Amino acid sequence: MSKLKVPHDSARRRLLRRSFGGLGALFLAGCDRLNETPWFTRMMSGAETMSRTVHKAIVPRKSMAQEFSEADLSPRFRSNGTSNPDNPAYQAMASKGFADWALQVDGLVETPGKFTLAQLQAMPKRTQITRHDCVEGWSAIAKWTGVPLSQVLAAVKPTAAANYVVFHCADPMGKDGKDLYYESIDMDDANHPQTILAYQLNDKTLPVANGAPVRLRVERQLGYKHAKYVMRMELVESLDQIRGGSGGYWEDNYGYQWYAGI
Ligand SMILES: Nc1nc2c(c(=O)[nH]1)N[C@H]1C(S)=C(S)[C@@H](COP(=O)(O)O)O[C@H]1N2
Ligand SMILES: [Mo]
Repeated sequence: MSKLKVPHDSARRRLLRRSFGGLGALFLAGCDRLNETPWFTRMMSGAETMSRTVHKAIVPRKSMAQEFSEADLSPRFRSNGTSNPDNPAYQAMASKGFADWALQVDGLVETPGKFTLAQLQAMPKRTQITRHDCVEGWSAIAKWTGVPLSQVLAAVKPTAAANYVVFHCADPMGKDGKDLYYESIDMDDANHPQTILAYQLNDKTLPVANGAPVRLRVERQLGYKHAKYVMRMELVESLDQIRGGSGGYWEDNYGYQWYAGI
C-alpha cells in the first residue's frame, strides 16, 4: 500500500473522528503503524466504513503510488480473471498481432477518434514498477510501459461536462456471457501521471493473458479497476446510464466499491 499522508489540519481530523467514531484517536495516534496492519488495509480498501469523500480527504489525490526497483520485481506476474477473451472479433484481431485493432475514443470529447497500437506506441511513454493488489488476496510487483492516459485524452479534448472515463473491454463475463467487462475512473485518476494504457509488461509485449493489446494501469486503485482488453473509451458526465449504473462489472454485479483506492 502507498504510505498514507494524514494531513494535520483540524477539519480533516474532525472528519476522520466522525467517520471512525471511537477509533479516531487510535487512528490518528498511530497511523503509520496501522497502515501496515492487514485489518487497516482492508478497512481502507474494502471501505464499509470509508466513504469516497473520506478517502479523498486523507489521501491527497495528487499523491503517487509507491514505485519499486528492478530488484523488487516478482518472479512472475500471474493472470487473473479473463486470460483469453471468448470473443470471435477479439480472437481475429489477436491472430493478426492486433495490426487492425484500434482504440475507439468517444462520448463527451471534441474530437472523437481511433488510435492504432502503432499510434499509441509513438506517443510519449511512461515506465513504472508498481505493486498490483487483487482483492482475491494476492499482490505482485511488475514493470509496466505505456502511454499516459492524459496524452490520449489531450488528443481528443474532453468537454467540460466529461467527469468519467469508461473502459469497454473485449471479454464477455458471467454465465451467459452477455456482459462485457467494463470499468470507469474519474478525471483525477484519468489525468494522474501514473495512469497509463500499458502495452508492455516486464519489457515484453503485453501478453493476451494480461490484457493485450492495451490494459489500464491506475496505480492507486485495486486490481479490478485495471481494465484489460480495452476496446473503447467513452467519456461521460455520469455513470448512471452506463450498464448497471455502478461504474463497473464487479460493482454492478457483486457490490464491489467503485472507488477502490489503496
Ligand atoms: N477485461 C478485464 N479486465 C480485468 C479483469 C478481467 O477479468 N477482464 N480482471 C481484473 C482483476 S480482478 C485483476 S486482479 C486484474 C488482473 O490482471 P492480470 O490478469 O494482468 O493479473 O485485471 C483486472 N482487469
Ligand atoms: Mo482482482
